[in-house]
Amino acid sequence: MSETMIDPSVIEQDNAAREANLRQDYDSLGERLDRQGIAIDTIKDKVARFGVAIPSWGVGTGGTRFARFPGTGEPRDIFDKLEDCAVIHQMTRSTPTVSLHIPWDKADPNRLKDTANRLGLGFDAMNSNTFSDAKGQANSYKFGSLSHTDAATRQQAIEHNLECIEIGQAIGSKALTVWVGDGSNFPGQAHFTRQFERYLDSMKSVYQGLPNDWRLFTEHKIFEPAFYSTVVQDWGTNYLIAKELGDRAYCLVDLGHHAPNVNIEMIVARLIQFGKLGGFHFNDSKYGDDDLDAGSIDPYRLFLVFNELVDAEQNLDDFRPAHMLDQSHNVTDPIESLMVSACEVLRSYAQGLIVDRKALSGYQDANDALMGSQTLKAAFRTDVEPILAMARMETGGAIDPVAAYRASGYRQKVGEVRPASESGGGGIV
Ligand SMILES: [Mn+2]
Repeated sequence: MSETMIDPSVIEQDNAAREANLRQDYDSLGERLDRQGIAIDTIKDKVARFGVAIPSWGVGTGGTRFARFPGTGEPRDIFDKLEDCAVIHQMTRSTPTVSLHIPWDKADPNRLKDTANRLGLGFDAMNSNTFSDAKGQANSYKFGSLSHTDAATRQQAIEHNLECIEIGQAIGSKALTVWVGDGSNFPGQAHFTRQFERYLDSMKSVYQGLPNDWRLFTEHKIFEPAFYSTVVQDWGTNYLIAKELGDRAYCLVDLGHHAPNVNIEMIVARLIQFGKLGGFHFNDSKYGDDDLDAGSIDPYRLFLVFNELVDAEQNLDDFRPAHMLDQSHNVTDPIESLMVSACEVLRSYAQGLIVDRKALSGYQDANDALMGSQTLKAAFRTDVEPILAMARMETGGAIDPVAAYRASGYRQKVGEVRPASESGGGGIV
């Protein structure tokens, strides 16, 4: 039994007050789903097995380019971050892994592994950072990293990625995610083709260092920090990279890394069809890469993404995408935001599972646009909260994670031992 950050009796007590109502709601939803030929327990079991990774940087308070307003008891290092991640998993039972970011989370690998083991956590994909300069590094990434015009700077970026793999191997990770900030801010600043050739050459060196049982994820982003062009700007370029590199290279889709109104669920479908969807970064946005909480603005879009993911899960033998939350929490307690976001991801998954796919397929073949749409809406309109809550309760989590977390006083307690950080300067993390 792993060590728990919050006394389990706090959860038990909060659950006790809610359990009777939950059972009633669960039975009532079960009857309703039964009429549609769906066994509620089957959905619940699938939900209970679903995991979404927490990014280590997500538990710190974020900010914008303008300012950052620190919260109480912010994690001081990766070990504090792991403890906060353990709280999220204890409450929701759906976030068993943490995705590390190097060099921010650099520490003794044995200590990392021991701490994670003690807290009942594992490690998801490793994330490299060549979009900012680490203290004391020889060459600056101001004008790019893996695609830089200078060979020594490219080599430094390659070696950093290889180091991330090495650290990942020591702690049991099985994937490397590479996102670069490379691009240009002015027309004429960079030669598109030569820049992309340099990037591909560098990535081939990284790929060569990838262990056989690892996967390499590349993540596209339309803008920021480069505002005129980015080297990996869209899913087409991302697909070209994965194709060029080899079988263990896949595309990662981040919901916020597209122009507004882009049909992201269709991108997901295309990448699945050609065997190149590596995973998904969940968040939400209104205008750009806002990094808002998953499902907070457009839960229907999240559902439509899951509609594609569930379709693939049911039709493919080896479909195991890596799912992670990738958000910035600027005005909320990051632990609360991440708990709620994990629940939103699971909600969309559960709703995807109850789509009547046989009927949907029939409407599609018959060109019945209205009923095709209604079939999806029927699943989306179903309140699956009792399924999620029952899955949590039965696995030791909280029926109401935010309420139980607040009752625990965890934030105040860590606030006493973790000194307040200074407010002021901007920064996305
Ligand atoms: Mn991302």
